[in-house]
Amino acid sequence: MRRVFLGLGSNLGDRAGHLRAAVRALCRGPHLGVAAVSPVYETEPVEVEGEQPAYLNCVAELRCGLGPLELLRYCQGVEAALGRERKGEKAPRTLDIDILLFGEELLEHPELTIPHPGVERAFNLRCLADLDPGLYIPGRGGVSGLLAEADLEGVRASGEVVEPC
Ligand code: PH2
Ligand code: MG
Ligand code: MG
Repeated sequence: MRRVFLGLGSNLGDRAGHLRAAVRALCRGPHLGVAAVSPVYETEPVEVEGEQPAYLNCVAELRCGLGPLELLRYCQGVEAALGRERKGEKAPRTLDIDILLFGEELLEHPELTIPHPGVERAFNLRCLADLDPGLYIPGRGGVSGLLAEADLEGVRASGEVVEPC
């Protein structure tokens, strides 16, 4: 079983509802268990073109018996089931699931880069450090040190709670 961290984001429709539905679907997944979910933050969109609604973001910590590409396929199925339309890489979306960390693996595959290229976005560092301040991000460093250097303006506690299962 690998220790995996997934970044969850939504900026369309019932944002908190989509995050909760995603965690429920991950709990039902084959060889998957959700060990913990970070607090949920409301975050200003980063690296997008034009105006977009604010995101809700959180990170789920999993125990995972699937391989990285099997997990990617499962996550894509959950995104599709929750109404995601693939309108563009950074278009607003009902649900985005990113594999941030997969154990201590480094992976370069045409469909999947691990750690996720966005792992050092401030909201991801905030959520990862909430789950485990001692976490090491392969190739990057300790999460607490990275968070200390991050710009957390635009990352606000949302008050929403997503329960693990
Ligand atoms: N995801 C993106 C692009 N920009 N900004 C925020 N705040 N949260 C996201 O999850 C996010 C984003 C592409 O997946
Ligand atoms: Mg993303
Ligand atoms: Mg994604």
